[in-house]
Amino acid sequence: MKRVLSGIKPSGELNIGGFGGALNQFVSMQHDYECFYFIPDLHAVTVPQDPKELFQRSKDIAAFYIAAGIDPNKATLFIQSHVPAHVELGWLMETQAYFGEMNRMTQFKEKSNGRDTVSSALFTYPALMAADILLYQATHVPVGDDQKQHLELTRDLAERFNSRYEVIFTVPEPIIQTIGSRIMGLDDPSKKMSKSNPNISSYVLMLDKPEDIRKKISRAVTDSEMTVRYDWDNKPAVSNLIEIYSVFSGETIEQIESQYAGQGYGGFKKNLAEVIIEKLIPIQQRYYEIVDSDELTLILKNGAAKAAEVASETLVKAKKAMGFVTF
Ligand code: AQP
Repeated sequence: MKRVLSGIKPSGELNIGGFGGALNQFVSMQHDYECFYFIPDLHAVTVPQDPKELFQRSKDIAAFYIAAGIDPNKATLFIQSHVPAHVELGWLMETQAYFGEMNRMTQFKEKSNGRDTVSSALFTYPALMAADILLYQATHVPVGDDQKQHLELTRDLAERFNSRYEVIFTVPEPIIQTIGSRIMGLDDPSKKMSKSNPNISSYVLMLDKPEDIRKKISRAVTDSEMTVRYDWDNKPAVSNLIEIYSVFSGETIEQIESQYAGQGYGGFKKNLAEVIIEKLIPIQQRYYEIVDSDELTLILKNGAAKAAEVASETLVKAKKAMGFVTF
């Protein structure tokens, strides 16, 4: 059985970048894979988090998983910190990772750039990410553009461990999504749409109201050419909007280009906002129903129990292979 592990960090309010690059894909993958979807709260704290916000965002991500259409009877949903094996294997993975290879991770360079104080966990977190994946013997991991390097490290660590000790870990393959793998900021198409961007016009939040979505899309940067054409090299801002349109409408890039051929950006942007709103409204309704419910608590408790069973089996095997005394 093909198995997938993935998650969305509760490091801010979820926006349509995380939806296009992850959540939307999670929903469709549950039909073809055995899925483990988690909430990587331990990753969120690699940068400072307000405790109240971390608490709320973690529940939010869980609620969005359900609201977007993930079936908890099919996929296992859990919070990372509820399964202690992650931290334990994370440490063991740190012992396998070389300082030099961790030092080459471009995301650390980007995320630490300009900060006065940087936690050492931000530097070592790719080892924890490797543990997340390897604990579940995931055969496949969906990766957005910025996570490719970390998955490569996971594969290297799995292979290194397997050849140094004993073959314990499945070496995971990436699933590279073509459309939606890198949704850029509405204010600047050279920067990924990110939860932690302080500019609220750079993203559409999953919980934004229709009037705010219309406003943000109408103000999104474009260019002076006035043709709806998909061409990342010459028209990145418009290509980004076309890609968002495609994610939310399910239409292909070609269909969108031909639908708006010979028209300016006005009608295109207006319809884009409506396409987003149409998709988000039922998700928002379900989110509000479930976010503070006992149903969600139960889903996460059951998910953690199931995840812990799978994870501890792998952890024990890895520890035995390394020579730890286990009973
Ligand atoms: N803008 C995006 N376009 C495409 N994919 C995206 N993802 C996130 N933003 C975009 C993908 O979603 C998955 C979960 O990401 P994450 O939330 O765990 O981490 P992140 O990529 O660091 O997200 P942010 O929004 O940029 O958060 P901050 O600002 O807190 O670091 C990943 O597969 C990611 O690629």
